[in-house]
Amino acid sequence: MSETIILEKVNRVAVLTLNRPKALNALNAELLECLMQHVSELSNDPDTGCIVITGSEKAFAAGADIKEMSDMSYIDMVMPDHFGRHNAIENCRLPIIAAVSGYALGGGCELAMMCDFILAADTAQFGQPEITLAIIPGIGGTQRLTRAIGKAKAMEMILTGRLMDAEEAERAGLAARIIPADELMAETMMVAEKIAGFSRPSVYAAKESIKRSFEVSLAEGLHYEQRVFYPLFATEDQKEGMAAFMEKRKPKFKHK
Ligand code: DAK
Repeated sequence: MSETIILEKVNRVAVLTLNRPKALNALNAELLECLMQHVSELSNDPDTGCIVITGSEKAFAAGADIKEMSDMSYIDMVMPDHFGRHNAIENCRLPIIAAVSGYALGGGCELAMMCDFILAADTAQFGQPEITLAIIPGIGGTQRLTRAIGKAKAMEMILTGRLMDAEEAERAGLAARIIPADELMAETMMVAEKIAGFSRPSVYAAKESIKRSFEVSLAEGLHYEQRVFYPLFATEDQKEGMAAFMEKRKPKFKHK
């Protein structure tokens, strides 16, 4: 049986490739379980500094597996710990980049939005077409899409099921950048390697602080930022980073 998730490690970057290409990487229970398991493990791996989640050329993921879900009852849906599973991504301390080529629809778009940022191939198409199936987004689409692109666009996309191309997604703030499809992985790896090369405590602090801004008032967020800023001066890496700058050399971070 083929693996639904392929894990590859390149230096300090872990790449998780969704691997159900014939079903456009539809997210079935097995794939999700496997993805979340990998993310939980990588989150605590000292040799990994950044995670990339990607799919195939045609699809990042075309949504939750409709064939698997179609006959499910309310109890079938509500009893498993779906939310806890997805929290492996939400709770991961390492940065996670979604490298999106082709379709990122429904749960696929939600998965991309759970990641810390999206690098989109020029072929990427984003959408929350759940309304066409008489359901709604259920793993964050109504919340994260609205925060990313604003109420008007989120309402229009979710209520009509319309897809958004890469250019519109970048303009609207959903994707960080557009990259030609044939360069997507090479460019994503460069970005991921760069992040993975920085001092891990400062990467954690930056990610946590930005995520906090979604949860709290500006005053509380600024206070939180200060609380995570000062302890960085207790790290060896801060001394090394600043010494390297003054000595005009590359820093050698030890992640402590
Ligand atoms: N599920 C299962 N199979 C899918 C699929 C999906 N979401 N998307 C595509 N496939 C399969 C197709 O059935 C087809 O399989 P075969 O017929 O060859 O066996 C194969 O992938 C190729 O697809 P197409 O032949 O349709 O390819 P096209 O290029 O013509 O069209 C398309 C590509 C992406 C436009 C089309 O496949 C499509 O519209 N797909 C469905 C997109 C969609 O509606 N996505 C939203 C799914 S609902 C939950 C929270 C959230 C959710 C679930 C649970 N809980 C809290 C528990 C999320 C729900 C969703 O995401």
